[in-house]
Amino acid sequence: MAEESGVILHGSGESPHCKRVELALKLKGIQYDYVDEDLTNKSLLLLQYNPVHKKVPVLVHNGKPIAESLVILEYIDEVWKDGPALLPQDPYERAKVRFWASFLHQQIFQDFVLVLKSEGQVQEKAIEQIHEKLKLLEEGLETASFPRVIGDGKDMGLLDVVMCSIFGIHKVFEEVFCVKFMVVEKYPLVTSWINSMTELPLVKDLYPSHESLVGKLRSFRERALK
Ligand SMILES: N[C@@H](CCC(=O)N[C@@H](CS)C(=O)NCC(=O)O)C(=O)O
Repeated sequence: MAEESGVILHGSGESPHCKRVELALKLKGIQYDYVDEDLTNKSLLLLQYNPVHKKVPVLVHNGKPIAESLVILEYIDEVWKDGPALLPQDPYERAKVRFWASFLHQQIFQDFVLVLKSEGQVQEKAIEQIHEKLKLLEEGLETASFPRVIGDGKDMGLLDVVMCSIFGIHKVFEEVFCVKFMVVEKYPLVTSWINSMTELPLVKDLYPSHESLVGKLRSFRERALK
């Protein structure tokens, strides 16, 4: 594999940040090589490509590294114009997509991380916060015009991709933590949005089986609690 050319994704396991980049590359039909990083023993290349955060994902395009998943998604959209657009043309609609993507990425995802790494009251509080934020997202969707029922998935945009990377495996999370996030009575729009995406082959193909993910999440949690 020539590191100086083509498209290479440095990712790791089931990392949601990496899955969103994989999904965007697949949506755009971009061929790429994948380097699976061991995050307990990061490659010198990864450290060299992302010296600031030292994290995956890093996308290397023609030898040039791009870090930070949301930055990578926008880069992909700007460089590969042929595939479906990930961001809307209209500046206001684009701003709204960026706003909600950042809300999902910075707010809801961080609460998930807290649920994963905590117990007792701290964990209960984090679960409560996810519900409060899902309510805000539901209200936001009521007035938004970005696509939520996706058909064959070819029209997925940046927000759909980010949503999938966080809630695409919500059933795994729900099983491991015995909680329910996708409550149709409370969040009908969010629930139908995520259900329409998780059934798509494009999204299903990103992950191993439900059972295998449950096992992985349980062992990740055990390590996080040590
Ligand atoms: N803000 C970054 C976060 C990336 C991130 O947290 N990556 C994790 C894997 S999901 C990682 O590389 N962790 C290794 C470490 O923290 O040392 C992004 O959006 O790309």
